[in-house]
Amino acid sequence: MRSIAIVRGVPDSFADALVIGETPTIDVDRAREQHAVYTEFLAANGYELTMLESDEALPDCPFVEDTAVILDTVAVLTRPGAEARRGEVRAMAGALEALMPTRNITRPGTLDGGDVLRLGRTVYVGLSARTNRDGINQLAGIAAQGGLETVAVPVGDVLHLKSAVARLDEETVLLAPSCVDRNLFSGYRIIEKVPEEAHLASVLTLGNGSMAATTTAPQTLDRLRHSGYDPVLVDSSEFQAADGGLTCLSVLIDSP
Ligand code: CIR
Repeated sequence: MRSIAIVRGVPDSFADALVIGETPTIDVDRAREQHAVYTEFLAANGYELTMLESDEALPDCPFVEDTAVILDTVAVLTRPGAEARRGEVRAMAGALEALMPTRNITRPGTLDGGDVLRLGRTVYVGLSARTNRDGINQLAGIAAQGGLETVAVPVGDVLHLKSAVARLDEETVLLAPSCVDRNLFSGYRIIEKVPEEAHLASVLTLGNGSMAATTTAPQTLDRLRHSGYDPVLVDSSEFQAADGGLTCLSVLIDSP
């Protein structure tokens, strides 16, 4: 099987996407242009793209990451913490059921894929405003069947775990200490985000090691470059305005 990336188009209603803080002005046309650059980055790195149709009734639907978690050979369909986003799972279910066995997170569990960070044989799951204990326990049960360990990580001052901690490679993470306890990741080499860029620095590392980084965090980018990384710059300002990082726009199924 080739590596597959599932993405979803940007509806006009994306201007009304959920946000934690003050309502931003989102330029939907610009978001579409940025989305196209993002999908080109995936295609250039060998991913076959599955583009789900956007849905005007689901303003946050481009943030597909929150609707599914791939655990090697099984796909877990989530139950997003924001009720307004639960309808997004249906289209993802349709795409994934054609590819692999699926499992579901069920009530009262809530889980957003943005809270799930896979590092080696460990699945770190953010205990956040969107993901609750029951959701983590359900995911841990499914992960254990595949021989994976699950570690819950309290997350503060940010929407999802993956906005606070990102995988750079098998040994290294990019981490915002103001959002998670860095001691939980003491087994990894940690590159810290520059504090004032904690909410802006976002990276996406692909299965082949290629990396994309946001353009909005130049000081953290310098740190990455000094540490030997050479990310492709991807402008995702309109998605960041809606609290989304770079990982959130795709569900990646890497070929074994
Ligand atoms: C939300 O509030 O759910 C969306 N506006 C942002 C979701 C971003 N998801 C992610 O980073 N995984």
